[in-house]
Formats: sequence, structure tokens, C-alpha cells
Amino acid sequence: MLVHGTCHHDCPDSCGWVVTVAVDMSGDPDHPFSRGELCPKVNRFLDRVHSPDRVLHPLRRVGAKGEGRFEQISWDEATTIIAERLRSTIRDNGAESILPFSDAGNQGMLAMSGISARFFHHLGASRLIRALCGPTVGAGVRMTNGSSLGFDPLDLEHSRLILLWGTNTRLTNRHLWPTIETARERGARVVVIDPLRTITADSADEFIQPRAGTDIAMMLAMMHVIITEDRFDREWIGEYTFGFEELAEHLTTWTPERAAEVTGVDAEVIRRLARDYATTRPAAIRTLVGAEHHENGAMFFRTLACLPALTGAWRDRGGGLSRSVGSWQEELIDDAALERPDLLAGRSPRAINMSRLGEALTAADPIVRDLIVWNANPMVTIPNRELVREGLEREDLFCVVHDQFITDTARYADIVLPATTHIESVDVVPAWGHLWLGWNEAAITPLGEAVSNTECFRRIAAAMDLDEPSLFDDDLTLIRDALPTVDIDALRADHHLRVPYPNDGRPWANGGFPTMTGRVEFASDQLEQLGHPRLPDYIPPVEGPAGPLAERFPLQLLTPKHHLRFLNSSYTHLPGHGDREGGPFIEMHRDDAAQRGLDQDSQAEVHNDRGSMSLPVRITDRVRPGTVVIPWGWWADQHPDRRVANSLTNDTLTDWGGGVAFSDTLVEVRPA
Ligand SMILES: Nc1nc2c(c(=O)[nH]1)N[C@H]1C(S)=C(S)[C@@H](COP(=O)(O)OP(=O)(O)OC[C@H]3O[C@@H](n4cnc5c(=O)[nH]c(N)nc54)[C@H](O)[C@@H]3O)O[C@H]1N2
Ligand SMILES: Nc1nc2c(c(=O)[nH]1)N[C@H]1C(S)=C(S)[C@@H](COP(=O)(O)OP(=O)(O)OC[C@H]3O[C@@H](n4cnc5c(=O)[nH]c(N)nc54)[C@H](O)[C@@H]3O)O[C@H]1N2
Ligand code: SF4
Ligand SMILES: [Mo]
Repeated sequence: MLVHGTCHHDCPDSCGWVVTVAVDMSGDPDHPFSRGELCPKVNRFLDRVHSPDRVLHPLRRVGAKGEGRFEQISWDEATTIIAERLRSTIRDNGAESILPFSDAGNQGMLAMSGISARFFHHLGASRLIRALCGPTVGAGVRMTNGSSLGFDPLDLEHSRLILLWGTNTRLTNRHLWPTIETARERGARVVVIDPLRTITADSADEFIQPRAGTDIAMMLAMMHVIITEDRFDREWIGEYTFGFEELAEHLTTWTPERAAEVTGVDAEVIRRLARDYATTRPAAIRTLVGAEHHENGAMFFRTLACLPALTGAWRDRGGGLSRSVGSWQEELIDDAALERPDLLAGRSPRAINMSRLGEALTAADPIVRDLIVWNANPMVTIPNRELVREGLEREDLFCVVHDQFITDTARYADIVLPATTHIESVDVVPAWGHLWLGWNEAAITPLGEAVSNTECFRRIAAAMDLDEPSLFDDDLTLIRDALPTVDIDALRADHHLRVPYPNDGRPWANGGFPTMTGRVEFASDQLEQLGHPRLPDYIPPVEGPAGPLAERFPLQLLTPKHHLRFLNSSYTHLPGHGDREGGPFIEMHRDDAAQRGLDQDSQAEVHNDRGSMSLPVRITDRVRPGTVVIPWGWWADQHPDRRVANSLTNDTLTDWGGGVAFSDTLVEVRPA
């Protein structure tokens, strides 16, 4: 029997798959975006499903927190323990002492939300600001355009100039690469702008390498050139933008020479890039998430969004800004029906930013007494992770983790609950890298006693004797309620559905920007009222080469996605994945290594005030001197000192949008 599904990973490609039940799983050749291919992460998905390390039963901790020793208990025992604890917390401390914590380990609509959201709303628990990945990009673009909607990435095939700005397409969005190759065959030039020479940069026509976190200066200088050389689109600007004169005035001092000093990119390169961008049509900027992880992350995207407005690039199909298309999909989803915020019944519990989990667990008032984690592995994925560990070690903290494996986070749980994999439960997957909403049919019955995220919270709600009926809606009811305009039976039969999108592929060609002025806002009253500069501006990060910590910690650390066989923190521990990627390392420029008495394969100690870790050195020319790289995703087990890349990273929040500045991290390195 063949069963169709859609990959659930937090990955823009949301590939279609076909499971030949119990035997095989492969790409769905009829999927319009992934066209029959999966990827080196998910090609072995059945090995993950049937891994001997799967958690298949509820477990109770018997060792110390972090030790990873558990005993099997029944679902009844587990939910009774959880229910008693949550009830006593609500009675003694109030529901805000309960913190739900989840991310996008499974980005299915029901896996991400639904019963869990209703359950915590009903309790009045603390709310989680889930803004680690993407919302800052949207918040930045919205301050310029009033909307975060960009153009369909498949329309890049019409582009003649493609700037891949802070995105590693060949690694992170691999099924888009054929479209870029098609554009090239038709004459497009591809320019990669990244502080790292990635595999995407290796395949580009041109690679421009600014210092991390400095691109805004380059964008300002590009706009300076476009304006001073009279290469802007006067007519489009007149019709559809606000604040051009102010912007032009503000940019007079932003010469390419000034930007060159900040970015390290030659002034002539910036000048030529600006001219190419302004004179080639259609000109596309393609970006995803990576560049938001800076103190000025939202300003990066607010400034980036000014470029296509200046040149009128939005006029053309294949011109403008292309980013996550999640917002096109979200227009189909009735969040209120899915999450039922009305169950808060007038209460307004505090909101805790997920990137500050360490602080929340060690310093919040009222104290976090109970932490419920699903779809997430914060001990690997959250910055300033040693503070997260300190919090999880608290003897008075009660922690529940619902996952498929004993992750670094699950090791600290009092109760571990077994989670299904995506082929074991029904869901709908809203993609953020293409315009098809995917159906996911359960292909096999759940292994062992594993349950889906919705069923997990139905069971906890039942054990608490809650009588709110919507906490017990079944999955198909949830799906029908959340997608009121979608023909669910047709979606189920066809496996995917294209979401509404302008037929001519030019979403902003004729304006319609939903800002206060109804125009693209080069100058923003709203930002000014919020205490930010009203015009695009470059503000150097506090934890940057020009900041106060640079004397003690002179090297900028990047911790990017890098491994073909990893998807965030998932897979690193599975055979055929971590073992084939060889193990963690730090990449350094030869000069930085030599200055510190280090060479290829020397053991280095990397440290700052947040933590330290020991890693073998790889000499690389992928980075400029002054930048070092620790590829991210490895677990503590894979490091002799049980530290991970996020032991070092910065948990300062972004300027706005609620994201976090992982990539403004300073370190020093010495021989271990
Ligand atoms: N230093 C550094 N840190 C980063 C990043 C970086 O580039 N550098 N990237 C950041 C980004 S962009 C992101 S999105 C986050 C990702 O952070 P996470 O979303 O936390 O990471 P994942 O590994 O994708 O998934 C977490 C867990 O979800 C579990 N899971 C999968 N399916 C299910 C399910 O159906 N139910 C349940 N209950 N669990 C399930 C997996 O087994 C896994 O343990 O990390 C961020 N952290
Ligand atoms: N193989 C694989 N694919 C994945 C993932 C994975 O873990 N593995 N994770 C998935 C997830 S959760 C996400 S969010 C997407 C992310 O997809 P992308 O956004 O494409 O990937 P990132 O690696 O986060 O960042 C892209 C690039 O931004 C660069 N960058 C960092 N700071 C700056 C800066 O200041 N300026 C510029 N110009 N560039 C900068 C980094 O060096 C990196 O090469 O990938 C998804 N796909
Ligand atoms: S992880 Fe991404 S590329 Fe791989 S199968 Fe899933 S959606 Fe496709
Ligand atoms: Mo992400």
C-alpha cells in the first residue's frame, strides 16, 4: 500500500513523500516542488522511525538530572504524576508558574499547535514567544512594506540577477536550486552575499564576503550609489513610497568608502553591485533566516526591503524580495479556531521569550516551577545554553519532555513521554519555501505507546479532569476547523493544494502596501515611536568587533547549519548521520590559528564569559581572519566536555521582532 505524506521538518522545502507501508519511503514524483527527491537527512527516515533508540514508552527519571537514567512506567502513571503536579502548581504558585516550551521539531499544523495551545490557554499558563526562527525577518520587512509577503521563489526562474543574501540555498533549501540553475541557463547572474564561503557561494557567479552583521552598511551604500547616480525608479517611488527625500538626505554620508570600512568589502565592489542591481531586470533578492540572528537583525530586513522599492524591482515577475512564503499559507489558517485564545477568558499571562529560557528558569518571578517541552531540544538549540542547563538542574523544577529520543533536553526530564514520528499521525503541513499546503496521512500505526502531540495533551487534560470540550477534539475536527475555506477531502485525495497567490506573480507591482501611509516607508513614524531610528541605519552590535568585549574576545563566532545530514539538532545521533559527518570542529583562518599557536587538528579551547569548549581545529579559507565557525547541531555526547556550540552564543534579543543574536558572539581561542 502507498501512503502520501509531507515532510514535517522545519525546512523550507516541505517535500512530498510516499511510504510503501513498512517497506520503503521515497520522494513523491508528483510533488510540484520536490519532484521526487527527498534529502540526505530524510532519505533514511525509516531508520529513524525504527531506531533501537526510539522512546516507545513513558519513562520516569531514576538518576540525577542530566544523567539519562529512566525506568518505564505506564501512561496512566505518567499522566497522573503530571496532573497532580500541575494542579498543585496552579494551587500554590498560580498557572503562570507553568511554562510550555516548543519549537518546530515537527512543523505540522497540529504538531505545532491546536490542543497544546488550547490546553495552556485554558490553564492560564505563561505564554511562550516562539520567535527563534523567522519572525524577526517578517517584523523587519513589515516596518518597510507593512506586510511580510514576498514573491514566490519559483519565480526566480524569471530573474536576470539573483542576490542570495544571507541564505545557503544549496544546503538549506536544496529543492530551490534547480530553479536557480534554470534562471542561469536563461542568462541570470547569481551573487552570494555571506560572511562564510558556503557551498552555495562556491556555485555562484560572484561571492561577496562582508563581515558578519555589517551588511546594513553595504545596503545603505548601495542606495547611496543608486540615488547619487540617478539610477532609481522615479515614477514607482512617486506612486508607491513615502520618505524618499528624507532617505536621500540621510544617505549622503553613506559612501561606498564608508561602507567598505565597516564591511571589509571593497568600495568598488559595492558600487558595481549597486549599478548591476539597479540596471538589471528582473532583479531578485532571495533571503531566508540566517541573517536575522544579529542584534540588528530586524533592521537588516527593514533595510533590505528598501532596495527593491528604490529601483522599482517589484514591477517585474521575478523581481523584488523573496523570503519565506509562510505568510501566504497562513492566510488559509484560522488561528483563533485552532488555538482558541478565548480560553484565556480575559486573563493575560506573562510572555516569556524562548531564546531567554536560561534566564526564565533561573531568574523569573513568579518562578517557573513546571516546564513542558515538546517539538524542541533547547539544550542544543537555545543560546547561552549553560544557563539553560543550570535551570534544568534545579531540583525544584518539574520537567516533562515529549520526544522520540532521549535528547540532551530529555536527559533532564522528570517524565519523558514517547512521541510519534510524522509517518505515524495525520497532519497538514504549511510550507514556508513554496506555495503548496501538504497533506500528511498516517502511514503506520504508532510504534509502542507513542502518541502524537495532540493526543499527548488530550491525555494530560483528561488526567487533570478538565471538562473544556475543545481540549478533546479529534485531529480531523481540528483540521477542518482550522482550514475553513479548504476542501479537506480534496486536499486529502490530491496530497497537496496550491495556496492563493497573484496570477501574474507580481504581488506588489501596483502598490497596495498596508502601512500607515499606504506606501513603502523609507521613513517610518511607527519605528520612531517605538524608539528605533526612523530611517534605515547601521548600528554596530554591542557584542561585535567595535564593542566593549572585543578586546578580551577578538574573534567573531558563527554557528551555522553546515552538515548535509543534519536537520537542526535532529539526526546527529543516528547512524549514517553524525558518524558520517565526522564530528564537531572549529574552523579558523590560518592567520588567526598561527597567531595562537594552533594548526590543523590542534585541540583548541574556545571561550567567552558564557562558557568554554574544546574542539579540534580545521584551517579554512572559507572565512576572513577574525571570524571562526563551529557548525551547529551536535549533541553534548559528541563533545568530550559535554558542551555544545550554543554554550558560547549570545542570547541578546534582536532590535525588534523577538529574535536572538546567536551570530553576534565574540570568543577567544587558545591551545587546549
Ligand atoms: N547556534 C545556533 N543555534 C540555533 C540555530 C543556529 O543556526 N545556530 N538555528 C536555530 C533555528 S533557525 C531553529 S529553527 C532552531 C531549531 O530548534 P528545534 O526546533 O528545537 O530543533 P529540531 O532539531 O528541529 O527539533 C527538536 C526536537 O523535536 C523532536 N520532534 C520531531 N517531531 C516531533 C513530534 O512530532 N513530536 C514531538 N513531541 N517532538 C518531535 C525531535 O526529535 C527533536 O528532538 O534552532 C535554532 N538554534
Ligand atoms: N541541511 C540543513 N538544512 C536546513 C536546516 C539544517 O539544519 N540543515 N535547518 C532549516 C532551518 S530551521 C532553517 S531556519 C533554514 C535556514 O536557512 P538559511 O537562512 O538559508 O540558513 P542559515 O544557515 O541559517 O543562514 C544562511 C547564511 O546566513 C549567513 N549569515 C549569518 N550572518 C550573516 C550576516 O550578517 N550577513 C549575511 N549576508 N549573511 C549572514 C550564514 O553564514 C549562512 O551561510 O534552513 C533549513 N534547512
Ligand atoms: S528535511 Fe527538507 S529537504 Fe529534507 S525531505 Fe524534509 S522538507 Fe525535504
Ligand atoms: Mo529555523
